Amino acid sequence: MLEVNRGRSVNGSIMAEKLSVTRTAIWKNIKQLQDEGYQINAVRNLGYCLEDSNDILSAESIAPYLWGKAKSFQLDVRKTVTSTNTLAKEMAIAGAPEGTVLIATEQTKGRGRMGRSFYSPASTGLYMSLILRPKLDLNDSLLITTSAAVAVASAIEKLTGNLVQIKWVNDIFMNGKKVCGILTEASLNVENGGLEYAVVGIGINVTTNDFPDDIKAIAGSIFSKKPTDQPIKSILAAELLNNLSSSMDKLTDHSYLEEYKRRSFLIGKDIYVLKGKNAYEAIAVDIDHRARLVEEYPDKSREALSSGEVSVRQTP
Ligand code: BT5
Repeated sequence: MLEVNRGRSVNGSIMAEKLSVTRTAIWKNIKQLQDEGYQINAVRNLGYCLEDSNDILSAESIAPYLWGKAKSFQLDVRKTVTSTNTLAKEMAIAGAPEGTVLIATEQTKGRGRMGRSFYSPASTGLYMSLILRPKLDLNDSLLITTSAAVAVASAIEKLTGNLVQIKWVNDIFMNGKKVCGILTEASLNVENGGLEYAVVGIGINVTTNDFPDDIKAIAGSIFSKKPTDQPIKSILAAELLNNLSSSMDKLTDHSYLEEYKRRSFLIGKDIYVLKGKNAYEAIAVDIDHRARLVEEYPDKSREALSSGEVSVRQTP
């Protein structure tokens, strides 16, 4: 009720009546929410008012900003989890349908690719995993990450007004800093060669500004400080889900690859292709129809890379 009436007072007696509880029960629950950090003002004779700026994530705080198919997503919002991807995979295995979304305020074991970790401190980031059951061939699974990257980039750009770029394959950059990482994990259906389920995990630094030393130089946030007048994490979460719901329906029509390419800052750059412990010099020339990075080696031979690492080669 408070979320629906954000910024307006809701009379305690009316809440009590609607919920068939006593006014004392309402008062106690409001107190508990305030203890959890909710900015609720008690105004004498008027009731309780949830402040516009209150930015604690909940299914109710995100719902007003959802539209279209995203409105039917099942949102499960938690405070602290190990990793939303790990839990979402367990949910997918247990049969959770496409459109199940797990969101957390903090992760204690946020994961990146290849066993790396993703720094996920409390309250200043958005950590979310979406379960999909796409009709997609294993060879096309890269399209999930690239489509999600476009969805994330345009959501961040809409909210911040800043240019957002993509570093193949899963890193989102703003002002030269990595502000978001995407981790897609999928399970193969051995019988038909398709995907049983896929979990798209998205971690965004919203207002984090105290990164650990090892990532200080590369990591950044989409806002330098929290915009005070709106529930920015809830709006961002909804914007992501709105974009993801439409882009995930169009995975195989490849149209978003043009936008992916436009936002890719590796194209045209001198790069190192990292394979195991070896680094090879190349130029990134294109993203192909399967979202692979096409690079050209000094002998003019070309290769399409479907996973792995590249880094930009600094010209002396
Ligand atoms: C990623 O991996 O960037 C994918 C991150 C996905 C995180 C989401 S959060 C929700 C869901 N649940 C999870 O457990 N994971 C997903 P990768 O490309 O491997 O990059 C990891 C590297 O990025 C690290 O080795 C650091 O160098 C750097 N890094 C770690 N934390 C970062 C942060 N918060 N911001 C920017 N860079 C970071």
